Amino acid sequence: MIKRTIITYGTFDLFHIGHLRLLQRLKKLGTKLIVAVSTDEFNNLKGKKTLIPFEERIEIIKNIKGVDIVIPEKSWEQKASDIKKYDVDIFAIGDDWYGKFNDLEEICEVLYLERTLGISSSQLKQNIKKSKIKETSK
Ligand code: C2G
Repeated sequence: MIKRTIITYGTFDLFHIGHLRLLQRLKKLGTKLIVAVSTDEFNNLKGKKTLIPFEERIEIIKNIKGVDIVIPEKSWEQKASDIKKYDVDIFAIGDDWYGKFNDLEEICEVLYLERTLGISSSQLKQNIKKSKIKETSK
């Protein structure tokens, strides 16, 4: 079987079916799947608040079937060196990032996959907040 390494990057806060579907689809594209999980410090840089700390988010990803290697994502700039270091064939990410990483086409294939509709970590947080408000108003 030909070896094909895929890499993807993400926060994976409140791990949900959208994250799982992406990882499952990525694993189907190749033989080795690498996932870089954004650290809490990097999420601050991204201006992204997370509920689940990095240590827990990365432990969940490490235990997802089909994920072979998990690394921390500490900066925007590390992608090219990761791709070279792990001899990556395909960089892939959800199409909410469409076009943002085309510069990587110099060193590997770049794919933007459709997001799973109807779910997101921010949507989940909203739903949790709403259900709390309902409970307290009873
Ligand atoms: N995703 C998806 N469907 C959803 C929600 C998320 O396919 N309903 C995908 C996103 O497109 C992304 C991955 O799941 O490819 C992780 O999503 P986030 O944790 O929101 O990733 P993000 O914070 O956008 O980090 O350097 C890149 C960034 O670190 C990406």
